[in-house]
Amino acid sequence: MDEKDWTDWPEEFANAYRRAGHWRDRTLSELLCDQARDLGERIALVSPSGRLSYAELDTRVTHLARGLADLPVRPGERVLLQLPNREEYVIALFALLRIGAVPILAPPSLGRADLVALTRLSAAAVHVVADRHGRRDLGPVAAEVARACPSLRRLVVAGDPGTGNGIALGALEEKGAALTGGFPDVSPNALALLLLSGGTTGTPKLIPRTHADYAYNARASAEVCGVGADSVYLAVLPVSHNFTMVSPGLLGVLCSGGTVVLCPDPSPTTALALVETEGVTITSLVPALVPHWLDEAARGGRNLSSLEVLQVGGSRLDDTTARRVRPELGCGLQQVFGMAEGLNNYTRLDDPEDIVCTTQGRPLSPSDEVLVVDEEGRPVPPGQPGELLTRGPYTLRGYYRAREQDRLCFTAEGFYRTGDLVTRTERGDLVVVGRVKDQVNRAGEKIAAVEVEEHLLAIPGVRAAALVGVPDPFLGERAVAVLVAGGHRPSVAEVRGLLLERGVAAFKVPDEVRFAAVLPLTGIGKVDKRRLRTELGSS
Ligand code: OOB
Repeated sequence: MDEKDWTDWPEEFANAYRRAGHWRDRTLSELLCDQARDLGERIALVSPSGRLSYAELDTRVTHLARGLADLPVRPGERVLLQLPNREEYVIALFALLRIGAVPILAPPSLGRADLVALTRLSAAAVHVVADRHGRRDLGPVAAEVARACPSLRRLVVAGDPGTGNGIALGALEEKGAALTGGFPDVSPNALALLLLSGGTTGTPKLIPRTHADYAYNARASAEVCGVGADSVYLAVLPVSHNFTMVSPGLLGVLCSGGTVVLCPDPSPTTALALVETEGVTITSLVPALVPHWLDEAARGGRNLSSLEVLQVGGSRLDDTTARRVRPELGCGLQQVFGMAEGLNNYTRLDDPEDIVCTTQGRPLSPSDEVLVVDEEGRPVPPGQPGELLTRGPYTLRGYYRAREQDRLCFTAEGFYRTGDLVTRTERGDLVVVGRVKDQVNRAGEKIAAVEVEEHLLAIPGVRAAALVGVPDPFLGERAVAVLVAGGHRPSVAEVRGLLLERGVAAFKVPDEVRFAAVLPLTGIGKVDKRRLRTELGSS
C-alpha cells in the first residue's frame, strides 16, 4: 500500500497508544475469527434474512472472501461498499477486511455525483451495491457510475443483479464455498477502511481508519456504554455511519459477544416491534427520530422493558426532549457527540440526570486530547465558547489523498479542527453551542454548503446562491437555498428536478428555495451566512 495516501500517527504517539493498551495486535477480521472460535453458537446477527451465530457468520464471511479473492479483488484495493441494513452488509464488510481490501462505507442514499467523486478520488476497483434501497432501484445509478469511472472493473449486487453487468453477491459466496486457500497477512496498523466525511468542501473527503484504531474505538465505546455478551443492539440508523459502526454499534457489540439486530427501515413502528420481540437492550438514534419514538411508545401496546440505554447523537438534542426520555421510555439516555474523523464524546451511564440531559458528554479515551480555542487558536476558559480541536488514538491525522485540504483541517501539532463551537464545563463535559464550519446538519445528515451551491449556480439564470441551515422542529435544521435569479425564478420543484438530474443525493436537495435581490456580505466580501440564517429563522 502507498503510505503517501494518508498520514499515519507519528511514531512516538503510536508507541504511546500501544503501550497504553489501546492499539492491539489483532485486525478487525481476526476479532471476528476469535469470537467464532470462543462463542460458536451464540447469535451474532439478526435480520429479516434470519439469525446467524458467530460461527455461521464467520463461515459465510470466509466463503464470500474466497469468492471475492477469486474475482479477483486484491489486497489494498478500494471497494465501494454501498449496502443498507441487511445481513449482506456485515458479511461483505468482513469478507473485504479478510482479504485486505479497503471498503469505502457509502450510505445507500448517496447520489451519482458523490459516488463518481469518491470512486475517482479512491480509484475504487469494485462497487458492491444493493439491488434496491426502499423503493429506489440502485441499478441505473450503479451503471452510470461504472460508465463514468474506468477504474471500476466489477459490479457486485446484493439481491437481484437484473440484466446488467453485475455479479450476484450470493453467487460469489456459493462459488467461494467450493474454494480453499488462505488469506493474506494484514497488519493491524494497515488502513482498514475509509469513511465519508460530512465535509465542508465541494468534493467529498475520505477518512482513513486503521484496524487498530477502529477496533479500539469500538472496544472502548462498548465499555463506556455498558455493552457486553448479553447486549442486544438495534441498528436503526444506516450501518455505514460511524455512530452505528463503532459508537459502540455493530463492531463494539460483535467484539463484546453481543447480538446485533438490523432494522430494515427506520420507522418507529418497525423498530419498537423489534425492541419487544428481540429483547433489545441498547439502540442509537438521531434527535429527529426521538419525538417519533416517544409518540409511538405513548400509543402503548409494546413492552419496551428490555431497553436499558437510548443513545442519541449526530446533531444537538434539545434539553426538553432529553428530559422526556427516561420517564416516557423507561430507559437511560446517553448523549453521543461523535464524528467519523474520530473523537467520540459520551455522557456516562452513572452521570447525574442533569448532566445527561444538558451536555454532550466527554471524551471516550484518557488519551483523547481536546482543546477549546478562540479565533487566534488560544485556549478559552471553561464556560466560554470556542472551536473544538482534538487529537488522539482514534482520530485521523489527515484525510485520504487530500494533502492540500489537510493544511486547513489540522494544526501544525496534528490537532483536527472539528469546526464545532463548544463550551467545556469545569467537570470537562462538552456542550455543543454552534459551528464554524459551513455545513447544514439535516436530521444528522451533513451537507457541505459549497457542494450544493456549486450545483445551484449551474442552473440557468441563477447568478448567486447560498445554502443555509435554518432551525426546524422536525429536522433540527432544514436546508434553505437563497438564490439571486437573473430573470426566470425556478420553482422548488424545478430546482429539485435539476439537482437530482445532476446526481445530487435526495437528502442534499434544499427543502426550501427563497429569492433575494442580493446576498448580504461580510466586511471582507464573503456571503454573510450568519445574517442570512437569522433573517430566515425569524421570517
Ligand atoms: C456523527 O458523525 P458525522 O461525521 O456524521 O458528523 C460529525 C458532526 C460533528 O462534528 C458535529 O458537528 C455533529 O456532527 N454532531 C453533533 C452531535 N453529534 C455529532 N452536534 C451536536 N450534538 C451531538 N450530539 O454525527 C457521529 C459519529 C459517531 C457517533 C455519533 C455521531
